[in-house]
Amino acid sequence: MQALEVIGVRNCGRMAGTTQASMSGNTTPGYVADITGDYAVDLADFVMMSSQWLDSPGDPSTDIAPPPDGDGVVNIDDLILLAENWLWGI
Ligand SMILES: [Ca+2]
Repeated sequence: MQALEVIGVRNCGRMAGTTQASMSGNTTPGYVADITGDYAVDLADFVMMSSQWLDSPGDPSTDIAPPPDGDGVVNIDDLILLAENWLWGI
């Protein structure tokens, strides 16, 4: 816990001790990272993003950042948003 506080990640408030606690800075709804549309953000979404990495978005698009419509390229910003919502819906 102290190590996380040193790097700026807090796990406090009403969500303390839950997996959502560390997501307090993310205000984007988790479903935007559900690329495959199966109501879960998981390895399938990551694999889809990997197939479009550093390229223009495919179908379905993994260009999810910046919200709401992306910026025309699948890059680290999209991966960060995916990671912030990792395991959403599971
Ligand atoms: Ca993007």
